[in-house]
Amino acid sequence: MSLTFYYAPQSSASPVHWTLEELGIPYEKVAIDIRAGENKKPDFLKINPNGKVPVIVHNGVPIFESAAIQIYLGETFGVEKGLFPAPGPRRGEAMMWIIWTNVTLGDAVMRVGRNLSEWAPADERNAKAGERGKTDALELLAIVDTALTGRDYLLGDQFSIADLHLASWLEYVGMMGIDYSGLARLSAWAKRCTSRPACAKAP
Ligand SMILES: N[C@@H](CCC(=O)N[C@@H](CS)C(=O)NCC(=O)O)C(=O)O
Repeated sequence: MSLTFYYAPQSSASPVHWTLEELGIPYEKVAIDIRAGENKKPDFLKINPNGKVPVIVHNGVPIFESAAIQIYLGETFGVEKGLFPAPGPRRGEAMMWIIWTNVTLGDAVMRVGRNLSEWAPADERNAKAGERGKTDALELLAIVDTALTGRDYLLGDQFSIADLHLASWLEYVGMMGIDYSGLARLSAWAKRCTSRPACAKAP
């Protein structure tokens, strides 16, 4: 078995990094300097023509898109480690939260990033659109807060890759100035997830 993980710290690769550490499977790490443009070099584009991290190459097959990688790792290695549900409705729920994070929450958070953050070109920013993104993100996070009523984790009483995926994104949500501290269940759950030792090994 060979598994190579291409990543950059504090990026969309972080949730995948955390999953690999939770799984405790052997893998090789390759840091890609996206500021220096290593992700646009021909060798990297052969692995991911989108020129983005994360990518894993498992037994010679490249897989990009963090949500797809998380589900793939969960199905392939996570079930026996108790980190991903066996086939059935619970697996559907796990996939639902992972995709929801990237697509639905991700859209609102990216609107904040593109319109309010320093790294976005000043002439492409729209403050109103950024503020709308913040409001939408908080409304979406309130849905998670409600879903956590009476349970420690998204799928019930057991931590899973779905939890770590969303909890990892919350780091970015915080960096974007979206203050979710008023959502008590969500805040306590995020702390519970990020205090796991594997999280600290996955910047
Ligand atoms: N939807 C993709 C997003 C990947 C992505 O945007 N990666 C960023 C880092 S957060 C990247 O590699 N950016 C480098 C670039 O676009 O030049 C995923 O979830 O994997």
